[in-house]
Amino acid sequence: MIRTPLCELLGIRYPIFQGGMAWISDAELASAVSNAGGLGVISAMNANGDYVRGEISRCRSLLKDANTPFGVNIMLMSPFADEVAQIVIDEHVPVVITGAGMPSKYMQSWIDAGIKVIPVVPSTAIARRLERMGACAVVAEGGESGGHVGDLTTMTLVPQVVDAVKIPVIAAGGIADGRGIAASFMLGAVGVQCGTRFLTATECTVHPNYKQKILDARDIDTIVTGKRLGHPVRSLKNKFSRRFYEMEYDTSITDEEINEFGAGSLRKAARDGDVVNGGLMAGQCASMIHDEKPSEEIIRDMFREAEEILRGASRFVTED
Ligand code: TUI
Repeated sequence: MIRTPLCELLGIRYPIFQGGMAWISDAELASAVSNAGGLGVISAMNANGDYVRGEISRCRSLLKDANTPFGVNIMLMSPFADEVAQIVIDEHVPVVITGAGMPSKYMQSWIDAGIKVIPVVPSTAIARRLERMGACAVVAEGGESGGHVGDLTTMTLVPQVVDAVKIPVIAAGGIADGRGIAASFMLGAVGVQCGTRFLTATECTVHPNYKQKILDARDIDTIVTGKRLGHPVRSLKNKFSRRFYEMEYDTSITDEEINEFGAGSLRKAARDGDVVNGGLMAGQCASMIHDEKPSEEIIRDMFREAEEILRGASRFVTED
């Protein structure tokens, strides 16, 4: 069995978060992961308060034990971020994870409400600022991840954030098996967050075409688009992402035209199953995922593998 201080901090059995993925991380997936002993996370994405309130209530109804912790991921670029920030307080959500921006203006009210706040950070400076504001842990997310990405890799970001703050650090970006968990612990993290790995969970309601694209992905099949717009996003290569990439390098095309081209693309892929014209956000570890299975098995298998690796971790250490 593997236990880290993150298990004590949040009251979870396995130190693993399921990433908050827009259009994907709903009450079904979050409750399955929390029921399996990890921290399931509902994505508030760009949705309004009614949607988020509904998912929180559905998640609670699907939890085997009402006291099982779960989280809500607030995407700070959402036009509904202010509304959702209040809803997590009203609904007594145990854990809030933030992404794609600074949650500064909400921090104190969340802390006062007893919410454990765990921001995703792309750098040491941001990690330090959020520690000062009262974050109880941070997720250090490397650019191997899917969706909105920072500049640094998981391998370089995690140890630097570990050195920069005293609060627990959770590693994210490129982790899809027990080797990634073991490596994260070696880098000083006390937990992991996985998004792409849970895309092919049985309980994940993303369109089956999207799941199949993850299962078929090869190592070099992701691409980062959106750098020109200041919002780099990693997704699988397809007609949509290749065209997006081309448009960015065409100076005769305006930012507005690019934004218009990208609008609604994730929904198209995740809900309608259009894997040609839709955006398939995914991390570089997509090619390491070969099966669809229940969240419980995903978590159990990953930790069993990590435990085996960690038991043998001193095999290259000799006495002289
Ligand atoms: O947020 C994510 N991943 C996401 S959000 C998302 S929705 C979206 N769609 C289109 C364009 C942009 C977003 C899809 N995937 N991961 C967490 C994350 N947070 N990665 C990087 C950051 C981050 C970046 C800057 C956190 C804080 C930050 O602060 C800088 C500042 O000064 O605002």
